[in-house]
Amino acid sequence: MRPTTRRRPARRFPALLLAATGLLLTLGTAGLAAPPAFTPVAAQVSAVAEDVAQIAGVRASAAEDINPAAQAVDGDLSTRWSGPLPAWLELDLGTRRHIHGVDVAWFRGDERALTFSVATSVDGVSFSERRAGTSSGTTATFERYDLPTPVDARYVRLSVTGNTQAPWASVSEVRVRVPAGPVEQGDLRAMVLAYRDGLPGENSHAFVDGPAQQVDAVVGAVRQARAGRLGEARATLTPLGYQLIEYLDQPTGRPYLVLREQVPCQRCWGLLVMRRDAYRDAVVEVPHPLHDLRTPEFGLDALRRLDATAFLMAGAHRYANGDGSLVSDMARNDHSLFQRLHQDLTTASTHVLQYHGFAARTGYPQVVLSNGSAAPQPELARVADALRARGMTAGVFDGSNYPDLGATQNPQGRHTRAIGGRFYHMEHVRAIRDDPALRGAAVDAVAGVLFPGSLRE
Ligand SMILES: [Ca+2]
Repeated sequence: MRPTTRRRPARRFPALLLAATGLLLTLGTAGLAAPPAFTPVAAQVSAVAEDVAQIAGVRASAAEDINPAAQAVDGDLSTRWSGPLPAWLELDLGTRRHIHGVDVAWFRGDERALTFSVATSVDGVSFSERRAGTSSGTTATFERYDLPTPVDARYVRLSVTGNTQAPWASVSEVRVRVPAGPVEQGDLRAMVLAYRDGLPGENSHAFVDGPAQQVDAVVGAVRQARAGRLGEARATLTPLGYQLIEYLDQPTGRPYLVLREQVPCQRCWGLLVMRRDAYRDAVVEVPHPLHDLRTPEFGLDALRRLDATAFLMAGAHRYANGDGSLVSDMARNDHSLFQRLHQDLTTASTHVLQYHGFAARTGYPQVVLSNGSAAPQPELARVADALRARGMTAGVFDGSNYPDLGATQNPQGRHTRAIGGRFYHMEHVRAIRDDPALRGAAVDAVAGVLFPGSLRE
């Protein structure tokens, strides 16, 4: 046992005294004991395959003799730990893990509601509360409690302060959810741009159009991943050549999930970055990462500055399958994985930001905005104003001007309009795309209109 863990009982003693004193009045002292050292727990077979952490040790603030702490992690829903309120149960994972949340099966959880909180610690001494709540009162099997943001920690403490039926904390089973696969850390931007550099180019004929059931399978796996079922998602994705990576972006500290096709790609359907704890309802799309130079950089600027929910990038050159190909063009193909993920990631409240590039020409401003129809949403005119205020020229497609940049055939725009959402098709000249300061100013113009107020950097 590490010295730090031995210090814990002393620190907890006043709280325990208070709890025990209160209980003397009502329950007597039978079954109460001082907080023990961790009870070692044998390796759990159930933790091998799925997203569940091995538990190396367990202890509690107190426990009934017949319902010791170890029975909360014995894999048996018919046994339990019970301790007088207020009570806590601590799990030692044996090593630091990337923790998504906890699942708790409350004893008689379908009859009563328990008030609880979840805290984590790297050293077993200093704990930080990660979430608090009340159980549903509708199930005696596992109820899932995600942490708002995954955290790295070795110790997990479940504290219980209320019970609608009895002054006891009673837990049939508790488990800690962790990734089944690896966690990567680094610079998300650099990772995505390096990935872009490996995409197949024009006339490579690398893009594979379907089959639909494989597209369906990836879409379904992404749904599972977004629900936190990473192990199930990976079981589907791995045979299809896709990796599902938990990615911690070190420059921002933000946690992402990345769906990334292996290199060299087999289908070349692209890459998806999803924020683990959605912050702003914006989805950034880059359908032409090789053809429209610097649009991946532009989209990544927007992802970071807006703290957007997702970043979706095509996996091949627009004309990978031949000049003028509509199949390999994600802004034309209406049944691609790109389109299907777009549909899953967006709702009527989502701002869809799609980054494009065009060659500067007479009679055109530096930025042309469109929602793909002759009836642009009001925000587009306000974004144009904000761009002008930052020294750029900008115009909005109205059905007749800049007709080749109106994006009226764009399937992401069609879908977004059909569900009542807002689509921002943004064409920029090269001078803006190539200049980090101008890209930043253009993203700020969008951010100021869509998400006025404080923006996190
Ligand atoms: Ca049990």
